[in-house]
Amino acid sequence: MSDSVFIGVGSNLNHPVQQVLDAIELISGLSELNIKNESSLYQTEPMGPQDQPSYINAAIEVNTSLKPIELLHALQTIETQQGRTREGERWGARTLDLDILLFAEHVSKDPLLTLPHPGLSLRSFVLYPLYEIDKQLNIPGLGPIKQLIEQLGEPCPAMISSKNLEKRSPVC
Ligand code: A4P
Ligand code: MG
Repeated sequence: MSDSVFIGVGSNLNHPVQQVLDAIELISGLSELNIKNESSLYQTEPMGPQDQPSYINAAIEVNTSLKPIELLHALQTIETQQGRTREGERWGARTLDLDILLFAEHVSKDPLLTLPHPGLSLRSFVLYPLYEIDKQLNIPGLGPIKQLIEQLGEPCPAMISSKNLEKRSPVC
């Protein structure tokens, strides 16, 4: 179990909180992977079309010996298991979205797997959960997480569950 990897979890359809919790459970059951940290759950305004429900977002940190592409395929299988379909408009509503936000120090512009995730620095629903998990996180090619949050200048989304928070310094 070597590489430290951060995964973004999002849902805004069919009981989003449960979708996110179920996805984390399924990820924890993958072989060659251990969950190290889970953020709180955040309720976030939709990015993209506005005529869709708000999202539940979270981030998790895992250790894995899977290769990046193997992890992507495993996460896509979980998306499909949880009813994810890929028709419809870009950035439209979905039961589950699993994005690889960071994979150790990997940097790649390959559209099949771009690392770090291309939207990372522009999304408060990604930056705040990451910051909650690791305040010292340095994003390859982009810089310290705290600096990215300051540059984006968006408020912290509403935190709706905070199971590990007592062990951490405040996020928002
Ligand atoms: N892909 C490339 N890099 C990655 C990566 N680092 N992680 C490729 C995961 N996938 C990556 O993804 C399209 C393709 O991206 C994949 O086939 C993979 O090879 P997809 O999951 O099929 O489609 P998508 O998720 O709709 O596309 P996209 O453009 O990646 O959307 P995002 O960026 O995932 O955004 N609003 C809020 N508040 N919260 C959200 O979580 N999410 C979205 C979707 C829209 N609005 C949101 C949220
Ligand atoms: Mg996605």
